[in-house]
Amino acid sequence: MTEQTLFIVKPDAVARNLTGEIIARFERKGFKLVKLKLFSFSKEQAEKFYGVHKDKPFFGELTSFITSGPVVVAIIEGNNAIATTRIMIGATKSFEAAPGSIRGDFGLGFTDNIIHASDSQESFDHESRVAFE
Ligand code: FUP
Repeated sequence: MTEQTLFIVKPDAVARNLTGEIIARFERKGFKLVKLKLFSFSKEQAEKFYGVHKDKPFFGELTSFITSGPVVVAIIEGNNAIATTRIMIGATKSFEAAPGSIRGDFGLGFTDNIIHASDSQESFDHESRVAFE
């Protein structure tokens, strides 16, 4: 089923000039780019974006990391986009993510884990609204 999802190339990956390589993986997989922009999250926008985590102990670390530098946000479209993209990004802890996944191939961090992707239709609706507002 054709659907859309959102991913964010996080500040660590943008700083390491990995943006093109990461976007290319999704293009080669068969997804179409629908929206793409380079921008920096404001604190307010980051807190809204990650609102689901606001009561977690790592909320401060997470929002300060995502506002630490420019990010690239994309909306892509294709078959089974949400679940397939989650498989492509790999496990949250980059140091445990499988080789072949984006986190597995490019990072070692946990908070600084290269990429974010929506994990449900509900997350996509919320995140795309906040990131493109
Ligand atoms: P994911 O969906 O794989 O990005 O992971 P989660 O929704 O579980 O977590 C959201 C982000 O919070 C992750 F990218 C990493 C970060 N995080 C921490 O920094 N510390 C934690 O203890 C848990 C998550």
